[in-house]
Amino acid sequence: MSTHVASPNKLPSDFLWGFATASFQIEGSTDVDGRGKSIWDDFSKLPGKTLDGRDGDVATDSYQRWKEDLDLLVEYGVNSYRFSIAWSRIIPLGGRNDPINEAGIQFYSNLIDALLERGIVPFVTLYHWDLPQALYERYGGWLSKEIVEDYVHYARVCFERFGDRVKYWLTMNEPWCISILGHGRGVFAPGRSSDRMRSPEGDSSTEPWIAGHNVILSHAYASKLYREEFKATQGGTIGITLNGDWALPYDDSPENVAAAQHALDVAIGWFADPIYLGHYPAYMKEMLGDRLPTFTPEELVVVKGSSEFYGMNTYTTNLCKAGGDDEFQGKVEYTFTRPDGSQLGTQAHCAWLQDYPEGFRQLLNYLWKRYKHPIYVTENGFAVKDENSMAIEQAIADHDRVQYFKGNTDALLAARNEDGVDLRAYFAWSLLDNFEWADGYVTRFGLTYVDYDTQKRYPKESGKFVAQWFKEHVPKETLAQKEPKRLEL
Ligand code: PNW
Repeated sequence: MSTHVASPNKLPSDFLWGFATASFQIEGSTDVDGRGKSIWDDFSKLPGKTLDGRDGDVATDSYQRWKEDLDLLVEYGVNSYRFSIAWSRIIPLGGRNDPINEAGIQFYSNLIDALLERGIVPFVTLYHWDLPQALYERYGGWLSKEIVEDYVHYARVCFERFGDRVKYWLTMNEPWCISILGHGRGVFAPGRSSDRMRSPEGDSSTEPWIAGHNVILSHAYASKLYREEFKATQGGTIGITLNGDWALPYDDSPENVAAAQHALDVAIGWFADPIYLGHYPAYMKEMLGDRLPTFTPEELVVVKGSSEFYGMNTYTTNLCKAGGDDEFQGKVEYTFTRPDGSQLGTQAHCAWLQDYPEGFRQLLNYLWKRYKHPIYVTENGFAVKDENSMAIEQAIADHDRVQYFKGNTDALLAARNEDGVDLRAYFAWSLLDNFEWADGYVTRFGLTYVDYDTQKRYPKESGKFVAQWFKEHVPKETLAQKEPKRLEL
């Protein structure tokens, strides 16, 4: 039972809530104002890489329509907005000796100012997958340790230019996806894989683990920089956001109980254990042997404790069966079908997602107990089946998505107020339908519908539901909310 809550049915007035987006998924205008290419520019144009063969050149046109997007945020009444900065708009060629692009800085600077003017707290991701293409060409991007210094330099520029106004920093979005989907399965940029039908180069047995290792180091050194040189004067907080879904044993056999833990070790522990506990999970060392890179003692000092909070992206729950040889999920098979043949929850448009709010609550408890850091839920969302083939009026009546958010907001409240989990933020994915990576525009995660012919935005029932729910559960602060707050940490 928690002791720090006045009303069991409310969240505190400084609880941050809103919607999340990512630069490449919404901005478009990929060759405007000096932006350099990112690895997603070319990758999304290769035949067969996206479901509908479409790319991110226009997306939701938010580089042009950002004021309209802000109107939407105001309409929903959010107190925070999570977005990401495109590295290649800030430093088009990406590297520490490459020129800085003032036009790119101006864009985000204007966005940040406009958010603050509206009383909306900017929650900023430094890296949401759009690596400058030049760095991939120079040394293989995340596969080389070279990237650590380049990333830290990029982070420094952002702290220097935006840190007077940005108090919440996320270094990386979802290292598991960067490593496994980009360098193991090859379904995301840069598309590396051992499967020669899919990729001309790559080694799925080693590269994902190397990429992940360099992501951790880059995060850790950027965090060190912030805390040593900026935090005292700017007063913000910095952390990483990890994806990870709850894992339930398929049945109560010992091997499946172990399998559920193995799934968590690889999906979450791979990153969270070194960052919060100071070592890779034993199971990963056992599974990978010397294919798992090691940290030097000096690096480990920097890695351990490098995230001031737990940034959590979560979507679903998997039933776990021991077996198979898929190292990317810890040699565990995932299913949504219970032993009795029933389904865990409502199926989303994408195969990997079913609605299961109990799992959300259990995962929150697991992360809080294991890592003992305040949790910011930085993504949570649902893609309605076949939404893309519906008429707009039908799509905006998104019943399954409303159900999903009903379940998960109740779970959030229970986890905080009944279980005592230190929860401080919740962002629904996503403000808008947008470029859903390998799914192109086929899969829609928006709480606002986007008509891609006109770029007109239509709030969905789910968007209205989430707005109403938080309005009822987060008491409005009056004056303080308008000022970017100095954090007591
Ligand atoms: C996250 N999976 O990606 C990303 O942070 C978002 O950019 C994305 O749009 C959103 O979730 C919805 O997909 C994921 O295969 C991509 O388990 C794939 C998986 C999970 C998360």
